[in-house]
Amino acid sequence: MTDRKVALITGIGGQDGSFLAELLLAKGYEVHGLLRPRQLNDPSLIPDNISHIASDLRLHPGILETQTSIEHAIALVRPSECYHLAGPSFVDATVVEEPAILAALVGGTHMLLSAIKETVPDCRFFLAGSSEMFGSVSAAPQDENTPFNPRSIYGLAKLSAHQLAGYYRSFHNLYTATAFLYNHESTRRGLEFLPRKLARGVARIKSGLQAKLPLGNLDAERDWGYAPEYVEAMWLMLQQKEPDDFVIATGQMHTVRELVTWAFESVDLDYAECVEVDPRYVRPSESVALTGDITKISKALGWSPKTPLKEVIEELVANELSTITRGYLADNPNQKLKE
Ligand code: G4F
Repeated sequence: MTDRKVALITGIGGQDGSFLAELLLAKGYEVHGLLRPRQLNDPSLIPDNISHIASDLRLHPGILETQTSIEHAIALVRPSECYHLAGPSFVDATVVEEPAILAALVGGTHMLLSAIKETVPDCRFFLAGSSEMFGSVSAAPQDENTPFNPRSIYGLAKLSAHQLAGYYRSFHNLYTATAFLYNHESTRRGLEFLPRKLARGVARIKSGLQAKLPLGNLDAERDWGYAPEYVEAMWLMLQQKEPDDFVIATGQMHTVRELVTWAFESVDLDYAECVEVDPRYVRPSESVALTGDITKISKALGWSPKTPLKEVIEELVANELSTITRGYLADNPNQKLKE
């Protein structure tokens, strides 16, 4: 690897991309990111997550479904490290969305890898994989040797992308590394995901803006971590002598109900009076709990999660409350929100 530290991040405007961009800037990298052309043509469409660092970034148009666009971006940037984070990330997709998921996750990964092979074969490539690749597992926790058995098109597409990365590692000698990422959250997470949806709902109920919060299966279990810590693990993965794949998780299981309880308790409300189970949000295929075994990453990279999940959830609720308060007071400078 050369000493020139130039990173290219796909999905730079998302939760992980923005935290990673901040981390790499702080480490002295030249940080490039790909955005949709229309986002670059209109400054108001620069994602909020990176608006505060946009002047320090080098942003380029890039369409992950278009080979020439990706080849052009790789040739222009000539990255020493490429972090491929872009693509759909919501698991509960409809049949209509499936072709787009496959095109973005499988086709996009292939285009990046083939362009890297042709133009910058020393570039190290990180792939954001997912616990959904393990899918319907027979045992918990899962580690790097757990057989894959995806139960969603999303998990299947991520698995194909991972296998492409493995192929380019084995047969074209590229440095590729896949992280099997378990759920990780922050205030920058999309509102369609449970923790942000929950936090927004709690804040709105507390503020008198809505009465009930419709949710899915409260007994579903997940291994939830804190996103800023996960991007540190991503960076560490590309600093190793040999490429390797790692589970990034906390190793701790929690139920949706626990998160719901903490979130409502943080504003002195009883969730039983506010939450209603809505069948639209109940997923059919969630029989086995996904939780990661982080023995390998802890030993090899010295990485471990730090922030307790309860603190993460409380931060999310506090952030939503402050957003509502700021918006309300801007519209009604002489009034107070409901206590
Ligand atoms: O927040 P979620 O939608 O995340 P999900 O489906 O676990 O996926 C996330 O983590 C994966 C890695 O583990 C990533 F691959 C993926 O890209 C994404 O980042 O749902 C979390 C849990 C599920 O068990 C779901 O059934 O919450 C449960 N849940 C219960 N009620 C709900 C709701 N999820 C959502 N989104 N909305 C609900 O009302």
